[in-house]
Amino acid sequence: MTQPKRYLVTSALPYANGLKHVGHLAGAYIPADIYVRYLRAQKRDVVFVCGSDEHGTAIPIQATREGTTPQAIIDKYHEAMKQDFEDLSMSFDIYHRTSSPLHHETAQEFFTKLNDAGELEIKETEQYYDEEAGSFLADRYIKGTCPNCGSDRAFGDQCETCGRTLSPDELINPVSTLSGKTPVKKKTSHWYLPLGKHEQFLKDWILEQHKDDWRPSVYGQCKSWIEGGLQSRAVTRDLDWGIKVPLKEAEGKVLYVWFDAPIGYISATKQWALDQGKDWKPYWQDKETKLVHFIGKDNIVFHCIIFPVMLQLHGDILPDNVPANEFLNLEGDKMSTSRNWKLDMRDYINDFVKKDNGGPQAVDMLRYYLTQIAPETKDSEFTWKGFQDAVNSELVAVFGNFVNRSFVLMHKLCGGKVPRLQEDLLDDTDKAMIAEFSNTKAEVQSALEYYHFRDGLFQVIELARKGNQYLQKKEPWIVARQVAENPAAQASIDNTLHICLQLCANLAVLINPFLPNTARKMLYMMKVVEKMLDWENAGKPNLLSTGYSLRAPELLFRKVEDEEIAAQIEKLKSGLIKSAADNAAAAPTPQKAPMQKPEIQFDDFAKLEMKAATVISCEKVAKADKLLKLEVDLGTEKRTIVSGIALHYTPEEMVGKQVIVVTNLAPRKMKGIESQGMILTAEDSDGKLQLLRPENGVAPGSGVS
Ligand code: B3M
Ligand code: ZN
Repeated sequence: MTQPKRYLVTSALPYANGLKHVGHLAGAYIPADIYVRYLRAQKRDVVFVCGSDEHGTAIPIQATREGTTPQAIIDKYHEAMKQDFEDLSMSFDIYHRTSSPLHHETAQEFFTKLNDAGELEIKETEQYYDEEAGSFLADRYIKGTCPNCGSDRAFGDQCETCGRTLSPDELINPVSTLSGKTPVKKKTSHWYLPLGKHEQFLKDWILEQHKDDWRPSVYGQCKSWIEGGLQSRAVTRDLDWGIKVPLKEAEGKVLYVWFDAPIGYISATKQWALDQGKDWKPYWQDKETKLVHFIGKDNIVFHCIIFPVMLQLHGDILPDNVPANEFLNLEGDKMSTSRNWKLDMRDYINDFVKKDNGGPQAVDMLRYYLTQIAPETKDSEFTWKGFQDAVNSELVAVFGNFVNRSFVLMHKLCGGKVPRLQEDLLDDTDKAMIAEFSNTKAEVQSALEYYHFRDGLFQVIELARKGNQYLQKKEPWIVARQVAENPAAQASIDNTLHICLQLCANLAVLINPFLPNTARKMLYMMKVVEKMLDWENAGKPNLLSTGYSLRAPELLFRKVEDEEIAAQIEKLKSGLIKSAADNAAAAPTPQKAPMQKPEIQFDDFAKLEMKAATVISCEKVAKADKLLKLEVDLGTEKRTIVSGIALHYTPEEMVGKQVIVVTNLAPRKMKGIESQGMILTAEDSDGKLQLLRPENGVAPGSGVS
C-alpha cells in the first residue's frame, strides 16, 4: 500500500438542535480523533474537519419547542457543542458551521454545477400544503395517526412511537402542525438527483473495489441499497429555513439538508485553508488525498451512496473508507433524547471533568471506556459499572500502576535518575520485554491503519500488563536486599528499572492517540518534550537518556467510587421518570402497544404448524445452564426438543405438562443435540418465562390456530 500524500478526515456534522450524547461521541468523534492524532504523530499531512449542521426542519422545530427563532437555536447549540468537543479533547483543525456565508456559496455553486451539467431532473409532484399558513409542509410538519401502530404521535417522516419510517401519504388523518388544519394537496416542482443513472458506477466503486476494505456492515448496507434499486432523490425542499436554491424559478425553495450538509466538509476545509494561508483544493481534488468519513450507522447511505455520486459529478475525490459505527446503548436500553435515556457529553463534563478530582484525567477516563466498548462491529453498551471497572481495573490497576511502580522504584533504588543499562547482563526475560516494545508498536499500528481502535487500545494496555509481570518476575525490591553483600546486584536492579522506564516512555507514545492528556502528563513526569511522542519513537528501547533525573510520580488515574456510580444510575432513572411524566402529559390519549416487528399477512402466519404436546421426560443439558432437553408426545410421533427454560422450570416440574410446540421449524443443533421443534412461552414482568398451554388440556397432537 503506497502511502497517501495527504489525508482529509471528517466527523459527522451534528445537528445544532440540542446537546449530543456519549453515543455520538463513541460513534463519529473519538475514533476519528484517535486516527488523526495517530496520523499527526507520524507527521503526515492531515486536516480534520467538523462543524455544526444548522439546516433542516430539526432546527425550526426545536425553535418552536423553545419558543425562540431558528437563528437563536443554532447560535446556542453551535457554541455549546463546540465547547463540549473542546472539553473532551477533540482536536478538530476546524469546527465550522453550515450557516456561514462561505458554506452557502459553496453549496449553491455545487448545485449550480450539477444542474448546469444536466445532472439533476425536475419533477412535479403533489405535496401537502397548509392554506392557512400559506406554505408547503415539510414531512416533519405533518402529524397524524401511524398506519403501523395506531399511535397519534406519528409525523410525515417517522412515527415517534414505533419508529417506523413514513411518508406523509401514509399518515391517517394528516394535520398541519402549523395551523392544526387538514392540509390540501398542491402541485410543486423539485430537483432530483437520479441515483439510478449511477448504479454501474456505484457497483464498480463499492461492490468491487471496496469489497475487502470496508467494514462488512457498511458494505452490506450499501449492497442492499444498490441491489434494492436506486430511486431518484429530491435535493430541494419547500421550506423557508435553509440555503436558497440559486435559481429564479425556485423561489421559496431551499436545498435539502442532506444535500448541503456533507458539502459542509468542503466549506470547512476552505475556511481552514483561508485561516492557515493554504490551498484547500488538493484536499478535495487530488487523487493522492485519502478521504475518510467517520459516522454513525444511520448516516451510511448519505456518505456512501448519495454524497459520492455528488462528488463524482462535481469532479471531486471519493472517500477511501467510511468506518461507520453501530449504536451504543445505555444500561440495557437504546439511548433516546425524547425519553431522556442518555448521557450527554455535557453531563459527563459537569459531573466528572469539572470536579476537583476531574480535569484532563477524567476526559481520558471517558475516552478510554468509550474506545474499549466502541460499537465497531455490533451495537454495544455503556454501563456505569462497566465504566467503573474499565477505569479501576485497567487504567488504575494496570497502566497507572505500572508507571507509578516504575517511578517509585527508580526514586527508591536508583537515586531518581534513569539507571544505566549493561547489555552484557541482559537475561532472556529482559530481552523478551524489550522485544515487546516493537512488537506492540507493529500491532497498534496495523490496528489503527485499519480502524480497529478497540484492538489498538487493548494492545497498549497489554503492554503495560506485561510490564507489571516483568517487574513481578524481576522483583528489584527483593534484589535490593542483596546489594549490601553483593554490589553486583545493583547492576541487575539498574537494568530492570532502565527497561521499565523505557517502557513507560514507549507507553506514552503508544497511548497518545487514545489518551492525549495521559501522554502529556507522562511527558511532564519524564521531563521530556512533546517531540518524544512522534510515532517513529515507538518501539525504541532508548528514549530516555541514562543519568537523566525524572520527576516524582503523579497518579495518572484515580479510582471511580461506588457512590459515584450509584448517583449516576439514580440520575438516569429519575430523568426517565420525569420524561415519561412529560410525555404522558403531552399525549393524554392511550396508545396501543408498539409493534416490534413488521406487519405480516395471514399467509405468513398460516405457514406455522403448531400442536399441543405432552412432556414424557425431561433432563438438564450438560454445560448449559439455560437448556432443558425434553421428550414430547405429539400423538402420532415423539420428538426431542431443546428449550431455553432451565432457569424457569426444573426437569421434574416439566414431566407430564402439556405444552405448545412449533412443529415445522427446521431442526437446529444446540450443544450437540438436535432440537426438533420449539416450545412457546410468554415472559412475565419479572422476566420469568411461563409456558403457554391449553386451559383444560387437549389430546396430544391437537392443532393450534
Ligand atoms: N446532521 C445527522 C446526524 O447528526 C446529520 C449528519 C450530517 S453529516 C454531513 O446524525
Ligand atoms: Zn407507529
